[in-house]
Amino acid sequence: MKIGVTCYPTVGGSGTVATELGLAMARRGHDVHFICYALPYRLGRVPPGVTFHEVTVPAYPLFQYPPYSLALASQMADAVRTHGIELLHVHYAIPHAISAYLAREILGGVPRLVVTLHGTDITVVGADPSFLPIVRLGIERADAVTAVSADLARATHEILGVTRDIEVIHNFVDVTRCDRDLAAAHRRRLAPDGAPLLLHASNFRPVKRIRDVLEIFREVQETVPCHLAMVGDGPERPGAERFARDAGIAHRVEFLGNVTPVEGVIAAGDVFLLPSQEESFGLAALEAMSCGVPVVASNAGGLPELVAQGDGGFVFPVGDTHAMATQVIALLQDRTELLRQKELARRRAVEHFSTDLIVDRYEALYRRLLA
Ligand code: GMT
Repeated sequence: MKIGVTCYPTVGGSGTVATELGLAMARRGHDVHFICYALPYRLGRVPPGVTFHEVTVPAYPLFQYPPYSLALASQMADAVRTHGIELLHVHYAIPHAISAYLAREILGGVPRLVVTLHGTDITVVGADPSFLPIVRLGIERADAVTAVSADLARATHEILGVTRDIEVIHNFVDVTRCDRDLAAAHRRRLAPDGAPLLLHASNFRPVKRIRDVLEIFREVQETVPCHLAMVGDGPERPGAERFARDAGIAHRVEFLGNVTPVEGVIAAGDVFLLPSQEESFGLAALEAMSCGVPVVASNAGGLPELVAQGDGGFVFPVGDTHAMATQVIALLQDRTELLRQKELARRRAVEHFSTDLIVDRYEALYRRLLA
Protein backbone atom coordinates (compact mmCIF):
# COMPACT_ATOMS: atom_id res chain seq x y z
CA MET A 1 0.00 0.00 0.00
CA LYS A 2 1.02 3.62 -0.49
CA ILE A 3 0.32 5.48 2.73
CA GLY A 4 0.59 9.19 3.61
CA VAL A 5 1.05 10.12 7.28
CA THR A 6 0.60 13.53 8.88
CA CYS A 7 1.36 14.23 12.53
CA TYR A 8 2.93 16.83 14.79
CA PRO A 9 6.67 16.28 14.41
CA THR A 10 7.49 17.54 17.91
CA VAL A 11 8.13 15.45 21.01
CA GLY A 12 4.79 14.03 22.15
CA GLY A 13 2.71 10.88 22.21
CA SER A 14 0.71 11.42 19.03
CA GLY A 15 3.86 12.09 16.99
CA THR A 16 5.58 9.08 18.55
CA VAL A 17 2.70 6.74 17.74
CA ALA A 18 2.28 8.12 14.20
CA THR A 19 5.99 7.76 13.46
CA GLU A 20 6.35 4.30 14.95
CA LEU A 21 3.26 3.17 13.04
CA GLY A 22 4.63 4.58 9.76
CA LEU A 23 8.00 2.92 10.37
CA ALA A 24 6.33 -0.40 11.17
CA MET A 25 4.29 -0.17 7.96
CA ALA A 26 7.48 0.53 5.97
CA ARG A 27 9.12 -2.55 7.56
CA ARG A 28 6.09 -4.53 6.38
CA GLY A 29 6.86 -3.46 2.82
CA HIS A 30 4.46 -0.55 2.40
CA ASP A 31 5.48 2.75 0.85
CA VAL A 32 5.17 5.43 3.57
CA HIS A 33 5.18 9.23 3.02
CA PHE A 34 5.38 11.59 6.02
CA ILE A 35 3.86 14.99 5.19
CA CYS A 36 4.73 17.35 8.08
CA TYR A 37 6.20 20.80 8.72
CA ALA A 38 9.42 19.24 10.05
CA LEU A 39 11.03 15.82 10.20
CA PRO A 40 9.22 13.92 12.99
CA TYR A 41 11.57 13.81 15.99
CA ARG A 42 11.19 10.06 16.30
CA LEU A 43 12.09 9.33 12.66
CA GLY A 44 15.84 9.84 13.03
CA ARG A 45 17.41 8.80 9.77
CA VAL A 46 14.84 8.29 7.05
CA PRO A 47 14.92 4.53 6.34
CA PRO A 48 14.20 2.79 3.00
CA GLY A 49 10.51 2.76 2.17
CA VAL A 50 9.95 6.13 3.85
CA THR A 51 9.79 9.54 2.12
CA PHE A 52 9.57 12.88 3.90
CA HIS A 53 7.62 15.80 2.40
CA GLU A 54 8.18 19.10 4.16
CA VAL A 55 5.24 21.49 4.36
CA THR A 56 6.31 25.10 3.96
CA VAL A 57 4.05 28.09 4.46
CA PRO A 58 4.99 31.08 2.30
CA ALA A 59 5.26 34.33 4.24
CA TYR A 60 3.27 37.33 3.01
CA PRO A 61 2.98 40.71 4.75
CA LEU A 62 -0.82 40.47 4.78
CA PHE A 63 -0.80 37.30 6.87
CA GLN A 64 -0.82 37.89 10.59
CA TYR A 65 -1.44 34.13 10.91
CA PRO A 66 0.19 32.11 8.10
CA PRO A 67 -2.45 29.65 6.79
CA TYR A 68 -0.65 26.40 7.65
CA SER A 69 -3.76 24.21 7.31
CA LEU A 70 -4.15 25.28 3.68
CA ALA A 71 -0.48 24.82 2.83
CA LEU A 72 -0.72 21.35 4.37
CA ALA A 73 -3.80 20.50 2.27
CA SER A 74 -2.00 21.58 -0.92
CA GLN A 75 1.12 19.63 0.00
CA MET A 76 -0.97 16.54 0.79
CA ALA A 77 -2.74 16.80 -2.58
CA ASP A 78 0.58 17.21 -4.36
CA ALA A 79 2.19 14.21 -2.60
CA VAL A 80 -0.87 12.03 -3.30
CA ARG A 81 -0.91 12.97 -6.98
CA THR A 82 2.83 12.61 -7.50
CA HIS A 83 3.35 9.37 -5.60
CA GLY A 84 0.02 7.62 -6.07
CA ILE A 85 -0.73 7.63 -2.34
CA GLU A 86 -3.88 5.56 -1.77
CA LEU A 87 -4.60 6.39 1.85
CA LEU A 88 -3.87 9.38 4.09
CA HIS A 89 -3.66 8.69 7.82
CA VAL A 90 -3.66 11.84 9.94
CA HIS A 91 -2.94 11.91 13.66
CA TYR A 92 -4.44 14.59 15.93
CA ALA A 93 -7.62 16.10 14.48
CA ILE A 94 -6.60 19.77 14.48
CA PRO A 95 -5.96 20.87 11.78
CA HIS A 96 -4.95 17.64 10.08
CA ALA A 97 -8.42 16.15 9.59
CA ILE A 98 -9.77 19.16 7.75
CA SER A 99 -6.57 19.60 5.69
CA ALA A 100 -6.86 15.97 4.57
CA TYR A 101 -10.52 16.49 3.71
CA LEU A 102 -9.58 19.51 1.56
CA ALA A 103 -6.82 17.52 -0.15
CA ARG A 104 -9.32 14.82 -1.04
CA GLU A 105 -11.72 17.47 -2.39
CA ILE A 106 -8.91 18.91 -4.55
CA LEU A 107 -8.29 15.44 -5.96
CA GLY A 108 -11.94 14.56 -6.56
CA GLY A 109 -12.37 11.82 -3.96
CA VAL A 110 -8.99 10.08 -3.76
CA PRO A 111 -7.35 8.99 -1.39
CA ARG A 112 -9.09 7.23 1.52
CA LEU A 113 -8.86 9.18 4.79
CA VAL A 114 -8.17 7.84 8.28
CA VAL A 115 -8.21 10.19 11.27
CA THR A 116 -6.79 9.08 14.61
CA LEU A 117 -7.96 11.07 17.61
CA HIS A 118 -5.37 11.38 20.35
CA GLY A 119 -6.93 13.30 23.22
CA THR A 120 -6.67 17.04 23.65
CA ASP A 121 -7.62 17.44 19.98
CA ILE A 122 -11.10 16.56 21.29
CA THR A 123 -11.20 17.10 25.05
CA VAL A 124 -9.38 20.43 25.29
CA VAL A 125 -8.74 22.22 21.97
CA GLY A 126 -11.47 20.47 19.97
CA ALA A 127 -14.08 21.28 22.60
CA ASP A 128 -13.33 25.00 22.19
CA PRO A 129 -16.10 26.68 20.16
CA SER A 130 -13.43 28.24 17.90
CA PHE A 131 -12.56 24.80 16.57
CA LEU A 132 -15.47 22.51 17.35
CA PRO A 133 -17.46 22.81 14.09
CA ILE A 134 -14.40 22.31 11.89
CA VAL A 135 -13.18 19.33 13.92
CA ARG A 136 -16.64 17.79 13.74
CA LEU A 137 -16.71 18.21 9.95
CA GLY A 138 -13.23 16.64 9.57
CA ILE A 139 -14.33 13.66 11.66
CA GLU A 140 -17.65 13.22 9.88
CA ARG A 141 -16.09 13.27 6.41
CA ALA A 142 -13.22 10.83 7.08
CA ASP A 143 -13.53 7.27 5.72
CA ALA A 144 -12.51 5.86 9.11
CA VAL A 145 -11.92 7.38 12.52
CA THR A 146 -10.00 5.72 15.31
CA ALA A 147 -9.48 6.76 18.92
CA VAL A 148 -6.67 5.67 21.20
CA SER A 149 -9.08 4.64 23.97
CA ALA A 150 -12.74 3.75 24.44
CA ASP A 151 -13.02 6.72 26.76
CA LEU A 152 -11.84 9.09 24.03
CA ALA A 153 -14.32 7.57 21.53
CA ARG A 154 -17.10 8.12 24.10
CA ALA A 155 -15.92 11.71 24.76
CA THR A 156 -15.86 12.45 21.03
CA HIS A 157 -19.47 11.34 20.62
CA GLU A 158 -20.47 13.34 23.66
CA ILE A 159 -18.48 16.55 23.13
CA LEU A 160 -18.76 16.86 19.35
CA GLY A 161 -22.16 15.27 18.97
CA VAL A 162 -20.95 13.03 16.13
CA THR A 163 -22.78 9.74 15.76
CA ARG A 164 -20.50 7.85 13.38
CA ASP A 165 -18.52 4.74 14.37
CA ILE A 166 -15.15 5.33 15.97
CA GLU A 167 -12.90 2.30 16.15
CA VAL A 168 -10.86 1.99 19.33
CA ILE A 169 -7.24 1.08 18.63
CA HIS A 170 -5.08 1.50 21.71
CA ASN A 171 -1.58 2.91 21.50
CA PHE A 172 1.40 0.57 21.37
CA VAL A 173 5.02 0.40 22.44
CA ASP A 174 8.14 -1.20 21.07
CA VAL A 175 8.93 -3.47 23.99
CA THR A 176 12.53 -3.93 22.80
CA ARG A 177 13.51 -0.29 23.29
CA CYS A 178 14.54 -0.53 26.97
CA ASP A 179 18.29 -0.29 27.30
CA ARG A 180 19.27 -1.73 30.68
CA ASP A 181 22.86 -0.38 30.57
CA LEU A 182 21.68 3.14 29.80
CA ALA A 183 19.04 2.87 32.54
CA ALA A 184 21.69 1.75 35.04
CA ALA A 185 23.85 4.75 34.12
CA HIS A 186 20.91 7.14 34.59
CA ARG A 187 20.11 5.51 37.91
CA ARG A 188 23.64 5.87 39.22
CA ARG A 189 23.47 9.59 38.50
CA LEU A 190 19.91 10.27 39.64
CA ALA A 191 20.00 8.15 42.80
CA PRO A 192 23.70 7.92 43.73
CA ASP A 193 22.88 6.82 47.30
CA GLY A 194 20.94 3.79 46.02
CA ALA A 195 17.60 5.15 47.30
CA PRO A 196 14.44 4.47 45.24
CA LEU A 197 13.76 6.63 42.19
CA LEU A 198 10.33 7.97 41.21
CA LEU A 199 9.71 9.27 37.72
CA HIS A 200 7.39 11.50 35.78
CA ALA A 201 7.50 12.31 32.05
CA SER A 202 5.20 14.68 30.18
CA ASN A 203 4.90 17.91 28.24
CA PHE A 204 4.36 19.85 31.51
CA ARG A 205 0.97 21.20 30.47
CA PRO A 206 -1.70 22.09 33.07
CA VAL A 207 -3.63 18.84 32.36
CA LYS A 208 -0.67 16.85 33.72
CA ARG A 209 -1.14 18.27 37.26
CA ILE A 210 2.60 18.65 37.77
CA ARG A 211 2.00 20.09 41.25
CA ASP A 212 0.37 16.76 42.22
CA VAL A 213 3.49 14.88 41.12
CA LEU A 214 5.54 16.99 43.50
CA GLU A 215 2.96 16.69 46.29
CA ILE A 216 2.99 12.90 46.00
CA PHE A 217 6.78 12.91 46.08
CA ARG A 218 6.91 15.32 49.03
CA GLU A 219 4.73 12.96 51.06
CA VAL A 220 6.56 9.79 50.01
CA GLN A 221 10.07 11.06 50.78
CA GLU A 222 8.99 11.99 54.32
CA THR A 223 8.54 8.25 54.98
CA VAL A 224 10.90 6.64 52.46
CA PRO A 225 13.93 8.73 51.42
CA CYS A 226 13.94 8.69 47.62
CA HIS A 227 14.55 10.75 44.49
CA LEU A 228 12.34 12.13 41.73
CA ALA A 229 13.28 12.62 38.08
CA MET A 230 11.05 14.93 36.05
CA VAL A 231 11.44 14.28 32.32
CA GLY A 232 10.13 16.66 29.64
CA ASP A 233 9.46 20.33 29.31
CA GLY A 234 6.57 22.75 28.99
CA PRO A 235 4.78 25.74 30.47
CA GLU A 236 4.38 24.33 33.99
CA ARG A 237 8.07 23.62 34.48
CA PRO A 238 9.24 26.96 35.93
CA GLY A 239 6.39 26.91 38.49
CA ALA A 240 7.21 23.32 39.37
CA GLU A 241 10.88 24.14 39.95
CA ARG A 242 9.83 27.01 42.20
CA PHE A 243 7.42 24.76 44.11
CA ALA A 244 10.16 22.16 44.64
CA ARG A 245 12.45 24.84 46.09
CA ASP A 246 9.71 26.29 48.33
CA ALA A 247 8.69 22.83 49.57
CA GLY A 248 12.30 22.05 50.51
CA ILE A 249 12.54 19.02 48.21
CA ALA A 250 14.61 20.55 45.39
CA HIS A 251 17.76 18.68 46.46
CA ARG A 252 15.97 15.40 45.72
CA VAL A 253 14.24 16.43 42.48
CA GLU A 254 15.98 16.61 39.12
CA PHE A 255 14.33 18.34 36.14
CA LEU A 256 15.91 16.71 33.11
CA GLY A 257 14.10 18.37 30.19
CA ASN A 258 13.50 16.26 27.10
CA VAL A 259 15.65 13.13 27.05
CA THR A 260 16.28 10.87 24.06
CA PRO A 261 15.70 7.96 24.15
CA VAL A 262 13.14 8.52 26.88
CA GLU A 263 12.95 4.80 27.70
CA GLY A 264 16.59 4.94 28.83
CA VAL A 265 15.75 7.16 31.77
CA ILE A 266 12.23 5.81 32.40
CA ALA A 267 13.62 2.30 32.83
CA ALA A 268 15.82 3.63 35.65
CA GLY A 269 12.80 4.25 37.88
CA ASP A 270 11.00 2.22 40.52
CA VAL A 271 7.58 3.82 40.15
CA PHE A 272 6.15 6.09 37.44
CA LEU A 273 3.71 8.88 38.44
CA LEU A 274 0.98 10.19 36.13
CA PRO A 275 -1.73 11.99 38.15
CA SER A 276 -3.24 13.82 35.11
CA GLN A 277 -6.48 15.73 34.98
CA GLU A 278 -7.16 14.45 31.44
CA GLU A 279 -5.38 11.61 29.71
CA SER A 280 -6.89 9.87 26.73
CA PHE A 281 -4.34 7.07 26.97
CA GLY A 282 -1.04 7.95 28.68
CA LEU A 283 1.68 6.72 26.33
CA ALA A 284 4.42 7.64 28.82
CA ALA A 285 2.83 5.27 31.34
CA LEU A 286 2.88 2.49 28.75
CA GLU A 287 6.55 3.21 28.02
CA ALA A 288 7.23 2.88 31.74
CA MET A 289 5.31 -0.40 31.98
CA SER A 290 7.17 -1.81 28.98
CA CYS A 291 10.40 -1.17 30.90
CA GLY A 292 9.03 -2.96 33.96
CA VAL A 293 8.18 0.20 35.91
CA PRO A 294 4.79 0.08 37.69
CA VAL A 295 2.53 3.12 37.35
CA VAL A 296 0.62 5.10 39.96
CA ALA A 297 -1.85 7.29 38.09
CA SER A 298 -5.18 9.08 38.22
CA ASN A 299 -8.25 7.32 36.88
CA ALA A 300 -8.72 10.08 34.27
CA GLY A 301 -9.95 9.36 30.75
CA GLY A 302 -8.49 6.24 29.18
CA LEU A 303 -5.83 5.60 31.84
CA PRO A 304 -7.82 2.76 33.46
CA GLU A 305 -7.85 0.97 30.08
CA LEU A 306 -4.07 0.86 30.26
CA VAL A 307 -3.39 0.73 33.99
CA ALA A 308 -5.26 -2.20 35.56
CA GLN A 309 -5.58 -2.03 39.33
CA GLY A 310 -2.90 -4.18 40.96
CA ASP A 311 -1.65 -5.52 37.63
CA GLY A 312 1.53 -3.48 37.26
CA GLY A 313 -0.19 -0.26 38.24
CA PHE A 314 -2.76 1.52 40.37
CA VAL A 315 -5.26 4.30 39.67
CA PHE A 316 -6.87 6.76 42.10
CA PRO A 317 -9.30 9.66 41.78
CA VAL A 318 -7.86 12.79 40.16
CA GLY A 319 -6.29 15.00 42.82
CA ASP A 320 -6.10 12.35 45.55
CA THR A 321 -2.36 12.79 46.06
CA HIS A 322 -2.52 11.27 49.54
CA ALA A 323 -3.93 7.96 48.23
CA MET A 324 -1.31 7.92 45.48
CA ALA A 325 1.52 8.66 47.93
CA THR A 326 0.25 5.94 50.30
CA GLN A 327 0.33 3.43 47.42
CA VAL A 328 3.86 4.44 46.43
CA ILE A 329 5.05 4.12 50.04
CA ALA A 330 3.48 0.66 50.28
CA LEU A 331 5.34 -0.43 47.14
CA LEU A 332 8.69 1.00 48.21
CA GLN A 333 8.42 -0.62 51.65
CA ASP A 334 7.65 -4.09 50.26
CA ARG A 335 10.46 -5.16 47.97
CA THR A 336 8.82 -8.47 47.02
CA GLU A 337 5.59 -6.75 45.99
CA LEU A 338 7.50 -4.05 44.12
CA LEU A 339 9.36 -6.70 42.11
CA ARG A 340 6.09 -8.52 41.42
CA GLN A 341 4.46 -5.32 40.19
CA LYS A 342 7.49 -4.60 37.97
CA GLU A 343 7.06 -7.99 36.30
CA LEU A 344 3.30 -7.54 35.94
CA ALA A 345 3.79 -4.10 34.37
CA ARG A 346 6.16 -5.47 31.76
CA ARG A 347 3.94 -8.49 31.07
CA ARG A 348 0.82 -6.33 30.60
CA ALA A 349 2.66 -4.07 28.12
CA VAL A 350 3.98 -7.04 26.15
CA GLU A 351 0.74 -9.03 26.11
CA HIS A 352 -1.70 -6.22 25.33
CA PHE A 353 0.13 -3.25 23.83
CA SER A 354 3.13 -4.41 21.83
CA THR A 355 3.81 -3.06 18.34
CA ASP A 356 2.85 -6.05 16.19
CA LEU A 357 -0.50 -6.61 17.91
CA ILE A 358 -1.66 -3.05 17.32
CA VAL A 359 -0.04 -2.49 13.91
CA ASP A 360 -2.00 -5.57 12.71
CA ARG A 361 -5.20 -3.69 13.62
CA TYR A 362 -4.23 -0.60 11.61
CA GLU A 363 -3.08 -2.68 8.66
CA ALA A 364 -6.39 -4.56 8.65
CA LEU A 365 -8.24 -1.22 8.72
CA TYR A 366 -6.21 0.12 5.77
CA ARG A 367 -6.88 -3.07 3.78
CA ARG A 368 -10.61 -2.88 4.49
CA LEU A 369 -10.72 0.71 3.26
CA LEU A 370 -8.79 -0.05 0.10
CA ALA A 371 -10.58 -3.31 -0.71
O1 GMT B 1 -2.56 16.35 24.19
C1 GMT B 1 -1.41 16.30 24.58
O2 GMT B 1 -1.02 16.57 25.68
C2 GMT B 1 -0.42 15.87 23.58
C3 GMT B 1 -0.84 14.61 22.93
C4 GMT B 1 0.27 14.27 22.05
O3 GMT B 1 0.25 14.70 20.90
O4 GMT B 1 1.20 13.66 22.53
O5 GMT B 1 -1.12 13.60 23.93
C5 GMT B 1 -2.28 12.85 23.71
O6 GMT B 1 -1.98 11.78 22.82
C6 GMT B 1 -1.14 10.75 23.35
C7 GMT B 1 -0.89 9.72 22.25
O7 GMT B 1 -2.07 9.12 21.83
C8 GMT B 1 -1.81 10.11 24.57
O8 GMT B 1 -1.00 9.08 25.09
C9 GMT B 1 -2.03 11.20 25.62
O9 GMT B 1 -2.73 10.61 26.69
C10 GMT B 1 -2.84 12.34 25.05
N1 GMT B 1 -2.88 13.44 26.01
C11 GMT B 1 -3.98 13.77 26.68
O10 GMT B 1 -5.06 13.23 26.52
C12 GMT B 1 -3.81 14.85 27.69
